[in-house]
Amino acid sequence: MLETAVITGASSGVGKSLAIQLSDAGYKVVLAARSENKLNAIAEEIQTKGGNCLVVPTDVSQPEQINNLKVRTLEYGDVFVVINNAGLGKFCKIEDVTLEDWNRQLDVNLRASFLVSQAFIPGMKQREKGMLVFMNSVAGKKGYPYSAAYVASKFGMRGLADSMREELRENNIKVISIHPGAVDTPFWDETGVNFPREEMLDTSTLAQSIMHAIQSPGNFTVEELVVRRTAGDF
Ligand code: NJP
Repeated sequence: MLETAVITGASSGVGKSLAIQLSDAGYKVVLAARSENKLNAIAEEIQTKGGNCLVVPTDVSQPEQINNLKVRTLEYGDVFVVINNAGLGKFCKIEDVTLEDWNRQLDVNLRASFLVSQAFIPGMKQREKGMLVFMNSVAGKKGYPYSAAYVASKFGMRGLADSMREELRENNIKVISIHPGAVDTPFWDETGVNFPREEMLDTSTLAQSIMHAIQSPGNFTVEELVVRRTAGDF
C-alpha cells in the first residue's frame, strides 16, 4: 500500500515542488492550500504522470478547516509524512507591525503547524511510524531586523518541533526542521524586499535536499537541515 504525505501550502513555491517530488517518489499526496485552481493544476500534472493525489482546499488559519483536512485525508490514506509548509512573511519596522499581521503570521506559520501535526499523530503512533517536517527558516535560528512577527513565529516553530521530537522518539516518529535561506518563490512578491531573485535558492534543488532528508533510512533522522546559498545571507 502506498504511503500518504500531506503538504500544506502545496499551491506554490517549495510546497509545490515537494508535492511533485513526493509523488514522483511514490507517495500518495494530499495537497492543501487556499488556492483551489492552483492545487487542481498541480493535481493534473501529478495525475498525468500516473501519480495519486487528493486536493483539499484549506485555509490553515481556520482550525475547523484543518479538521476538514484531517477527516478528508484519513478517508484517503494512512499518513506517513506531514509537511508543515504553509507560511508567509510581512517585513516592516516593529512599530508598524499591526495586530492583524502579527496574528496572521503566528496563526499560519506556528499555530497551524501545531494543529496539522496534532491531527495526524494518533495514526502515526498506532502504526509506530511517521514523520513531521517543518518548513522553518534561517529566521528560526537567528533574529533578523524588520521581521519580528516572522522571526517569532519561526522560533516558535523550532521550539514546537524540538519538543515534539523529544516526545515522539519512543513512537518512532521522526521530526525534521528545514531552515533555508532566501528561496526564489512568490513569498517575496509583495514584501517590498528587493533581493535579486536569480541569486536565491531554487525550489526544485531545495526540495531535492528535503527529499534526501525524508528518505533517510531506518533509524536515521536528519533532525535539522540548514540550507543557504554559498555566499550567505543577503
Ligand atoms: O512561499 P509561497 P514559499 N492557508 O508564497 C500557502 C518558508 N520559507 O514556498 O493559500 C493555507 O510560494 C500558500 O497557498 P495559498 C516560508 O516561511 C521561505 O517560499 O494558495 N495555505 C502557498 O502555497 C513558508 O513557510 C523562504 O495562497 C496558506 C504557500 O503557503 C514556506 O517556506 C525562506 C495560507 C506559500 O508559498 C513556503 O514558502 C525561508 C493559509 N492561510 C523559509 N497562507 C523564501 N521563499 O525565501 C499561505 O527561510 N499559504
